[in-house]
Amino acid sequence: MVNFKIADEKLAEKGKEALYIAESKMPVTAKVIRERFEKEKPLKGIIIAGCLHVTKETGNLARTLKAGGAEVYLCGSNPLSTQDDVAAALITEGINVFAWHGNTDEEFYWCIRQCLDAKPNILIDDGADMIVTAHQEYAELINSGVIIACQEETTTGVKRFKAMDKQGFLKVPLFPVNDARCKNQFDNELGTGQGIVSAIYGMHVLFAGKNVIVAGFGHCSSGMALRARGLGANVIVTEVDPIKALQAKFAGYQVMPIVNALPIADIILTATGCKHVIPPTKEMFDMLKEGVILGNLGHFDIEIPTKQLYEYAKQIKPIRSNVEELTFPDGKKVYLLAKGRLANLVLSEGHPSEVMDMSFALQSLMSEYIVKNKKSLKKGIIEIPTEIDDQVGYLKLESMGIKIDKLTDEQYNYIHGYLEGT
Ligand code: RBV
Repeated sequence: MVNFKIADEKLAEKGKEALYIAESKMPVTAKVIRERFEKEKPLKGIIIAGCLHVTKETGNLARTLKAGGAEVYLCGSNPLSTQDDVAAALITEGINVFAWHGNTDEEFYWCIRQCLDAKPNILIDDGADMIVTAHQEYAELINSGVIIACQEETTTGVKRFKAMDKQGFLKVPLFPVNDARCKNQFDNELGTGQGIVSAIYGMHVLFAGKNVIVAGFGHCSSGMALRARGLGANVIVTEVDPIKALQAKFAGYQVMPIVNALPIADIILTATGCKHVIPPTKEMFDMLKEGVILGNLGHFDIEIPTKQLYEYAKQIKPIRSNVEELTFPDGKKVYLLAKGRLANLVLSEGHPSEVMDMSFALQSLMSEYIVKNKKSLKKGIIEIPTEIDDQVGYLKLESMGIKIDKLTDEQYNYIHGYLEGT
């Protein structure tokens, strides 16, 4: 029996088309690993709960985990990112889904609880909400060892777990999949980078000649800056980290404090993982230019101070799907994408399947790794084994028909030795 609560079962056919398109672009997750999982069933008897964006790519991860023998539960990791057609298609394939586009905060946590009620053995989170809820409300699942280990997809989630671990509250073995090279150097840089097109989808705006402020210069935001420059924008980077600020400067961008950037910005895009990147005060809001577009591509809706902007606006007018026009008391109009939530997921379809292939190959192999090593896993953060990261890299190259060199024994000994010098 499939358990679910979704928007509309009738959307299944459309969802199958989306899953099919993603599948053809995810050869590692949806072909190589899936076919092996089908034969070997490494996840037999395991219940996996995923709190992830319910997209056509996540749908293919769920299919692969199921092919490996797992019973899969899915809920959304953001109230606005669920693709309702994909959710409908997945339940026809026996995947349990509790997710629909536009759920309230209360419904969001209800969906998480439905997944935890299934007593999962592995949790795959994106942003830490499910695993934190498990700690707060389902301690028995942790204490009894039902939950063997957990996996985290995104930077913000990993940051929360590191804080939790430091303060002694993390009670499960936690694999920060985001920190694997095959994840953050591709999904974050290329996926979020290309996510700037959400500003184009939203407002059909021309980037060429515009002052685009990119807040942050980490993996996500440096990708965004590069793509915005490629479209002809004058990119200005804001940072708090001196090294990243220098990297931005030497990459050819202007670097300045956000207060200096606000009055000249035509488009402001954030992906810092921190709150109130635009300071939430009337003085700052009044500095914004008429017609500025505000978009966030970080995990939570606190980078652009959405709540305070809504309070300050005398009128909030939805002007098209997931775009609002906010009119300030002096009549100035600014445009907010996706209610300040991940515009790259809400206005477009999420990161492209090609990069999610690598992230979700890692997630698939890590679930297998957890089952294989369940006896020896200790609570706390455990790095992704380099061999698994490399394996995903090799599989991806192979799927693209690319061969690379291998160290000879002589070379291996040279780079691992110290005796050969001048
Ligand atoms: N993300 N998933 C998708 N298409 O399913 N797109 C982006 C998708 C993930 C990405 O890995 C990132 O770390 C996270 O969403 C942010 O919530």
